[in-house]
Amino acid sequence: MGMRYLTAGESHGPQLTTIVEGLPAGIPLEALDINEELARRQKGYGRGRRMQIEKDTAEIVSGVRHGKTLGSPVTLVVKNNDWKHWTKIMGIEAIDENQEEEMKRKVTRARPGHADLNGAIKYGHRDMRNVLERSSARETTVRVAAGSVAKKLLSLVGIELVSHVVEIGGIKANVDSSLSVEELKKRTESSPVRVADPQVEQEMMSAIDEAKKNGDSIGGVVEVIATGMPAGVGSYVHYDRKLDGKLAAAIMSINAFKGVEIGIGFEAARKPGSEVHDEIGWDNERGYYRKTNRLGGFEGGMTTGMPIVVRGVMKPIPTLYKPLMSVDIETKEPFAASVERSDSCAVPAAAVVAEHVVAWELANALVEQFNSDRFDTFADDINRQREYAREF
Ligand code: EPS
Repeated sequence: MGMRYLTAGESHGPQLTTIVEGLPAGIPLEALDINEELARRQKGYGRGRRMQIEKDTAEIVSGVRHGKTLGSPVTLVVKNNDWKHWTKIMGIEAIDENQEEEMKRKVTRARPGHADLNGAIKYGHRDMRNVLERSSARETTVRVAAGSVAKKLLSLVGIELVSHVVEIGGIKANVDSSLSVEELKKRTESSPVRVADPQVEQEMMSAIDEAKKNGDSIGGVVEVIATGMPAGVGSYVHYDRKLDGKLAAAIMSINAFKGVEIGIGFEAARKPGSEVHDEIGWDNERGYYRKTNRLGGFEGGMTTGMPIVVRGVMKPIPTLYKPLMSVDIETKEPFAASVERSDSCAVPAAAVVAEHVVAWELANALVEQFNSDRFDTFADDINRQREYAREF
């Protein structure tokens, strides 16, 4: 059995919740492990005013006792500070449509590119606030919370992750591929746009300023690297257990993501096989290794033991202060789309989200494949796999 998690909560409701199930018992876990990651998600040049209102912290309300997981579901709660301004608009109790205060923020002009219109059609909502409250990227807060537990589990078995921004608004970072994970972490944590190339940092920030000034938004590309995964995790046998496929689905499930690449990705279409595949070597220290890592840590839907490299494309956020034209669903007349408070660029934050959804999939694949009721036997099993693969 693998792990699963559920998230719940509206953007301006009282709280966001996640229930994480299937974790081994005995993982050392404290709120600090989660809160550090939540704080990273809140940062980034180009974020909107909401991030000044919130100081996201998680409360662990089940599944952990005396600092260790119990094997039972772990429930994490993040309260929305903004809720106090929305108690009427987002009230739980029934109202009639004449209650003006409660209906004040009714949305009838769908934003092109957001979930508003299709979500309203799907569930029959005449007030599209019922859609946007849940489709808001605010939900990624608890995805990061769930992922941070997975990330903690991975770090305890020697698997490290780093995420960084490789492109914003068409400006590309030139990142030295020999940088270690530690060095990448150091550089990106101190960068307002989470970029490892100081040459383009300012240019990216100016592009965000420019977009903001024009009431526009810009997107970009993020990359996640994970080191230390043992070889042979995933599957070539089952289409639905191919780990690269799961990573692709996880990245695509992040709000506003429109594409995924693994390793050199789309570039593989333009190169001959001899420049795409990675030659295999063996030495006593590393065991089997690849002389290059163009396939980004995957062959046949399974890990090779090389660093996993996944990139995702985030489109510009669809909420525009200079809105595109849309239609009012009450009158069917053309109107400028609704304007909700938003970010002009959330790519740096999305890198952190991508890191956490990748962490979740990697941890889940390990939990599925190895003995996972107890953390100690889980860790032993993984070390045995590493040793076995080295000598194979
Ligand atoms: C977000 C919180 C949201 C948005 C943003 C992400 O808060 P609010 O709607 O109150 O400003 O800032 O979501 C979007 C831009 C979107 O289009 O979904 C967060 O916590 O990351």
